[in-house]
Amino acid sequence: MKTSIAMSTAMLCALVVPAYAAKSKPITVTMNLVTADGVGKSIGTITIKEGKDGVTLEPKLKDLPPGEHGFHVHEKPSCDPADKDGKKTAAQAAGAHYDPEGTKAHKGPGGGGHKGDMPKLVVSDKGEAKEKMEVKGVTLADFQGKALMIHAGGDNYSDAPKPLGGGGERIACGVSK
Ligand SMILES: [Cu+2]
Ligand SMILES: [Zn+2]
Repeated sequence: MKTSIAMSTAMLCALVVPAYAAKSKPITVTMNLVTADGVGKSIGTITIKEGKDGVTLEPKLKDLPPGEHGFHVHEKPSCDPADKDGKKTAAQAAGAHYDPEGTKAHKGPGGGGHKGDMPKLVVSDKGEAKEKMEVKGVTLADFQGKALMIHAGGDNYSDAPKPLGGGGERIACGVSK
């Protein structure tokens, strides 16, 4: 009897441990302020952890303007300025919202549009963002080789009345490797 319990425990471990170990390692992205002149100082990190049916984002950010900010995965791994309508623009090299299915629609997290649409980032009166965010329907692989972007304004997850939720300028960015 004892032997068989020991055996089944060993077999259970053999099944459970490799599955757990196969879980991808968290990614920590350093976020920096960005302007048309380039990448500025670091304001902290966002750690991305793989969950059961999505990911958890753990921001540890400071020195941001209080309030809600549009927050997305952009398609290219760069936070450099680039030309937009003939004008040098902050973090423009990161390109558009990550949209692997080519939906061309800004619909918010899990909305069936851009896969890079994340929950709004909430910044406290002290300028800090520390609230964990759960995002379903994405994996760690969706974040690799991309940029995380924080915008000056909020996000209504619609292309009306303004394109891309009206988040406006790109104020902070980090490359996710
Ligand atoms: Cu964005
Ligand atoms: Zn979008």
